[in-house]
Amino acid sequence: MKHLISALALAALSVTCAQAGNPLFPKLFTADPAAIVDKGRVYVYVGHDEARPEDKDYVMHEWRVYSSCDMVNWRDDGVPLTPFTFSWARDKAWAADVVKREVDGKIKYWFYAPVAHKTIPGMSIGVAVSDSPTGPFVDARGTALVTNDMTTQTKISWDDIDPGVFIDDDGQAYLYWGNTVLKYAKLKRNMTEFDGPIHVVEVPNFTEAPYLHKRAGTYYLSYAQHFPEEIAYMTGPSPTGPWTPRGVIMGKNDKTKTIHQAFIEFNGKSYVLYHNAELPGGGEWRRSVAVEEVRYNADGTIQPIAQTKK
Ligand code: FUB
Repeated sequence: MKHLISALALAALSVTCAQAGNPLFPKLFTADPAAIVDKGRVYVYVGHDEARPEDKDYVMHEWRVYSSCDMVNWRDDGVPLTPFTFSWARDKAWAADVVKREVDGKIKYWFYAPVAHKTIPGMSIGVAVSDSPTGPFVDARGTALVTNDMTTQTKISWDDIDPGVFIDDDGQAYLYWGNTVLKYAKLKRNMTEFDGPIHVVEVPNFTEAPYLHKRAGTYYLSYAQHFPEEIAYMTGPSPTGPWTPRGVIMGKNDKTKTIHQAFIEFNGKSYVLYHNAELPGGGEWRRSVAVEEVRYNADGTIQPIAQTKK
């Protein structure tokens, strides 16, 4: 009986696995990938683009998570949370980021989520937490961590979006975010409060999607620039710079003006996840997540990355 149950479980698993290739998740329109590696699996979190062909805006009511042990076969791990996980939020599952960190002796997964606030105009950023990378996540604060009225450096209501969370080797965590203006702040060990002021990084042509990763002692701050967007990056000796601009690593998309990147190292290779709109029927608000291998030069710079369709 036990063997029969295991066989059934394996069969069910293989049904939920899709063969890889770009777009990575062929059954749904997906955007804004975030990724972590945990216990030999890659977890990719995406916003679900639910816009109908006639819609002319983002329709995003949930995040979804997929996982893989080989970057080839992907398991659909469902919906780990929605904007409605936050009682103070109204909608808009925009570009999130996730990190694993032990707090109070327990391993937890921390999900930074930009959402529309019910009572404060514009976009805010909430923090949700779970014991598992696949959720369910619950609101870790009960209120937004960032609201548009806290950080009004621009006149737009969506300048507080696109959180990118990074934990340095010394344990200090940082949150980067922003549209038009790139901001960052240190996070306390509890991951739910800022530790000090919000800073601005002056970046010419910055649009959105700041993302910090570290490799071989170099810090990489990548972001979407211009509109239509392309992925550019800077390098520095610390999570706060000083930053040296390094140019564009991935050019703009044909069918959508946005692009949004996340970098991971997995099984000895480096990857960038991003979105375009190459899934059949795709478009500006019907995007699809894809992946490419990243190659670093000996001096630490990143070789230009071409988008592949397979
Ligand atoms: O998906 C909604 C918004 O579009 C994201 O927050 C931006 O990064 C852009 O991809």
